Amino acid sequence: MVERQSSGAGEAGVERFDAIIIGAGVSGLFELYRLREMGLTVHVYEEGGGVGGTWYWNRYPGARFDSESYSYGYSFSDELLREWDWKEHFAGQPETERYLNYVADKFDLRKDIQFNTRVVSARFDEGGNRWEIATADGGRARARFLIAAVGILSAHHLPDIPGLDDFKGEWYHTARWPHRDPDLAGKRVGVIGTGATAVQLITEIAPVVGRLCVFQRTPNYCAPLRNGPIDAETQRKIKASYPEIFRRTSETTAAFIHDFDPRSVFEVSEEERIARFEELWAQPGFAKWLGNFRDIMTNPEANEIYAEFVRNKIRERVRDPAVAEKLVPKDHPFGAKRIPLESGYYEVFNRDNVTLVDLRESPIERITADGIRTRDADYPLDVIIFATGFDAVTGPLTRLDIRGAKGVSFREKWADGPRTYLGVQTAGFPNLFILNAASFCNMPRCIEMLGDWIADCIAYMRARGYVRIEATEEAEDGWTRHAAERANRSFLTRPDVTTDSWFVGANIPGKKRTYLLYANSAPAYRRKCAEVAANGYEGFAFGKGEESGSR
Ligand code: NA7
Repeated sequence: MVERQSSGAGEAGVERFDAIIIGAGVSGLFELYRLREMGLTVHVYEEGGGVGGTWYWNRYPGARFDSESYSYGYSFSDELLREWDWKEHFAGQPETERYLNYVADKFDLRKDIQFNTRVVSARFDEGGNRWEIATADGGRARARFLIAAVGILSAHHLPDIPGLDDFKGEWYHTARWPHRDPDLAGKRVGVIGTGATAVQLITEIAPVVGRLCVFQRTPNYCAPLRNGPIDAETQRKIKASYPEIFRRTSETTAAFIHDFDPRSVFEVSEEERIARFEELWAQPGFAKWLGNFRDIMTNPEANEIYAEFVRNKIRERVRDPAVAEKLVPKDHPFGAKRIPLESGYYEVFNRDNVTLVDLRESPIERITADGIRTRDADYPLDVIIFATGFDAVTGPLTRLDIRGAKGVSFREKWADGPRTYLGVQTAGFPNLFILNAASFCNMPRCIEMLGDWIADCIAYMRARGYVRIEATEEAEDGWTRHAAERANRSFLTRPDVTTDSWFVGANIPGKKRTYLLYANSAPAYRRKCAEVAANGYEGFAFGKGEESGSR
């Protein structure tokens, strides 16, 4: 294995590594650690000025886990698990960013991360079986393997609303929140969006701002987070039960500590059903979603029973019945969109300084110099905050100019939706691994699984002198068909049931509508990945090159 170096004549300034990772978020940090442990030279390019990815960029007021903190942290190091004390059951962004910095320092990861450096393009060199990347500041580097650890929710979406350039006030997107918090005290603030991000933000800023206008297109089923500090005794218990926590998250449907009740809502009496709903509602986190009767997610009638329970919970909390009805979702089943977790969101709409603007009744026409104009009114504003989400799953890759063996880009190849094998590779892009949580998953759990899988695959190649791996067209076709079949037959992901959301790319104008995640459980996905590896990575074609080294 050769050290990091500049290459020879004709390629002055081109650095060479065994692996290049794009992104120093939760997945990039993990993979850097994993590959370096194997003795590879690894270099990470990170656009941000620090580690954290999602937790670096999304530093808006109120940003917080919806996963229990202790189920979100890395599981790979017992020492780390012993050392790190989560302060809250659902950590806020500052704590999570501190945690990821602690991890970076503890494992000395920073020395291989180049911050403030955006990768702008990547080309596969057929002859050398290597990737060459270029950065915005003119840097170039080559590596045998390219790991796209770019996240699924990193390409933020700024809707094309006419007039933004005319606006005289300040404006921000939650996913590019400034490091120096804007001073919102006493100001007239408009928030566009009511997804998981907006729900956290709105709750946090409502008491601070002068006036708050919430521009809502679609109401969501928001459920109480029920966060709290972790006391010393609970901390001790959590640490003692880490093996149990991670065993559980390896078995549950979405790798959270919660899992569905195998019973049907129709198996129990109405009294028992409501008692169970109430019990779940009183619990923290996603218990009231992912711990519910299983058929809520599979049967429209069961779903509607619970949806109505949640609607009534919303109605109980909002004093003005007309405002309450606007906040109650009626156009999609419970769970068809991500359930935002909240800590006082609905009470915000009882405040005198808050106005809910229903964009279904009166759409935004334009942004003016002084604020936002809807069909029926002008809302004067000092600050506009876009909590308008992301070009999810595919956006982080299609927005980069990555070209595979035949010069084809992700944008071209995925014009009709993502085509992958196992979510981890796409035919025509040899030696490029996509490190994403492909299914609906408590992210770090699926990332550690897939990151291990990629590292093991590279070890397998090195042991056999392979310098090239590529998903075959057949394997990709088979997986893409299988993923579509799963999405088409499951109640909440079926095209006739899914509502507009990032899950299907409907939030991005012109994006082909297709279910973007793998509609299967995390354990089923893990089993499939393990099976492929055990069968000699079936579905992948390997190639040997002239050199035996991995780069
Ligand atoms: P989401 O869930 O995609 O929410 C974006 C919100 O912005 C949603 O309420 C949208 O309304 C709204 N939106 C988007 N474009 C517009 C326009 N043009 N006009 C008005 N309103 C608009 O993003 P989040 O950041 O909240 O959450 C993303 C994920 O991050 C979340 O699922 C968690 O996993 C963490 P719509 O619903 O499309 O009508």
